Amino acid sequence: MNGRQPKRWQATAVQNAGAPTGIRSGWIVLCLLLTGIAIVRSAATDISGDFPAPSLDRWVYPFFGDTDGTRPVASTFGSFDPRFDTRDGQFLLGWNLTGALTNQGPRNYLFRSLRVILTVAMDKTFEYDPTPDRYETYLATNDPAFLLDQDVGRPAELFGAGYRGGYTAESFLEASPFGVIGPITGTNIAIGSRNVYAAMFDTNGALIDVSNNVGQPGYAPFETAPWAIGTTTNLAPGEAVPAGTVFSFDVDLLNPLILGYIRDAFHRGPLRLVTSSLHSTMQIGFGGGGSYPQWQTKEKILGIPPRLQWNAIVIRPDVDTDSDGLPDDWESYYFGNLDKGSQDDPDGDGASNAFELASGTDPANRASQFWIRAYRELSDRRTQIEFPIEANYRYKVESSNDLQIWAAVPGSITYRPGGIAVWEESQAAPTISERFFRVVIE
Ligand SMILES: [Ca+2]
Ligand SMILES: [Ca+2]
Ligand SMILES: [Ca+2]
Ligand SMILES: [Ca+2]
Repeated sequence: MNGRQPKRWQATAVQNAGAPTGIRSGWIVLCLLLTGIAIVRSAATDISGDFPAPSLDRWVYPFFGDTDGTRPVASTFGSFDPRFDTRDGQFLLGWNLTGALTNQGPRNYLFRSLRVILTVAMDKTFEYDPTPDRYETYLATNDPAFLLDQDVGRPAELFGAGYRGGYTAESFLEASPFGVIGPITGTNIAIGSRNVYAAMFDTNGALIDVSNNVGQPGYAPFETAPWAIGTTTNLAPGEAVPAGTVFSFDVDLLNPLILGYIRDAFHRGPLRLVTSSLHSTMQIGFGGGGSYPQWQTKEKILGIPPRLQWNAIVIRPDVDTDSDGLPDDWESYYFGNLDKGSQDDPDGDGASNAFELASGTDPANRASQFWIRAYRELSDRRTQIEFPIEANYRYKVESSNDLQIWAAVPGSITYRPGGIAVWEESQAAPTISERFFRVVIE
C-alpha cells in the first residue's frame, strides 16, 4: 500500500451488523449482503461417494470411426504435427450425479476431496512423472524458447470439459460427432475442431480449450494449470509404468473456479472431466507410435473402469438445534461440535462466524476471510481492488460519495492464482473529492 493516499480515500471500515469492528485494510469499506437460501430438509450430512464406473467414457480422437465410446482402451498423447490439436488423444470421463447430494444449492456443498482413478491398460508404454512439465519443454529443440525437461517422463493431467458446436455436458454423449475434420491433405485438418476438449479457466473465469497450449501456427502458447496430475504410490518417478497401475487424480478444490465447476456439476447432474497428456508420438498417417499412457475404459472386458470418489458434507441451512444462527452441519464440519456462537471468532481473523458463514469462508482458518486485501488508483484515475473469492459466489463493487447512497460501479474482474479476484473500474473516476468503495456479495 502506498504511503501517500489521495484524499478521496478516507479511512473507514464497515461491517455487517453485529460483527466485530476490526479494520481490515483500514482504508476501504467492506460490506456484505446476504442472499436468500432455498431451504429443503434432508437427512444425510457426511457423505463418501464412490462411483466405481463412469456413466460415459470416450476416447477423444476424432480420426477413427471406432471412437464412439466403445473402445476398451483410451490413449492420451500429444501430436506435434501442426495439422492436429497438440493434445491429440484425450479421454472424456463422465458421471451422472443426480441425487448424489441432496439439493441445497452449490454453496452448501463442502468438499473434503474429489478423486478420479484410472487404471493403466498396457505394460510399460510410458514413464511415471508426477509433476508438471512447463510447456517450453514440449517445444522443438531448435525453438529459441525450448527448455530441457528436468525429469524423466511426462505427467498425465486432468482438466475440465469445454464444448463447442452447440454441445453441452448434457448433450455431448458417447456417440456425438467430434467436429468437422478437414481433408488430410490440408494444412490445418483438426485444430480447434473437436466438440469436446480439455479445458481450464482463463483469467476472465472462462473455460478455454487447452488442446494447443504449446502453440501452433497462429496460436500463441500459454501455460496450463491442470486440475489434477495423476499419481501412484507404487512407482518412483521415472519408472516405466506396468499394466494395472492405478493413477489417482486429486482435483484442486482450493481453486474456487474449479470447486465451483465441481459443485455446479453435483447440482445439475453431469460431471465431465477430460484426461490429457503431451506424451510424444510420431504421427504416421492416422496411426502413430511412441510412448504414452493407455487407460482402461468401462468397455474393457474384466477391466477396471474409471472411478470417481469424493467426500462431502451438505449444509442444511435450517437445521440449527442450538439456535445460534449457525447451521449444525456447518459448525460440525469446521469445529467438530456446536460450541461456537455466531459472534465468536475462533480463528482470530477479525471476522465473526456469522460473517464467515455468509461470505463462504473458513471460520477455522485465519487466512480465509472476505476482505479487501489491496486497492490502488491507476494512472488514468480508475480504481483497482483485490479481494479473495469463494466458489459459487458472485461479487460486485459499489461506490458512494457519502457512505449513504451506494451505486454499482461498471468494471470487470480478472482472476489470479490463489483465489484472488482483481476488479478494475471501466471508466475514469469523476473529479470529486472523495469516494468510498465496497465489495458486495450478490
Ligand atoms: Ca518430465
Ligand atoms: Ca447452531
Ligand atoms: Ca473468524
Ligand atoms: Ca476465517
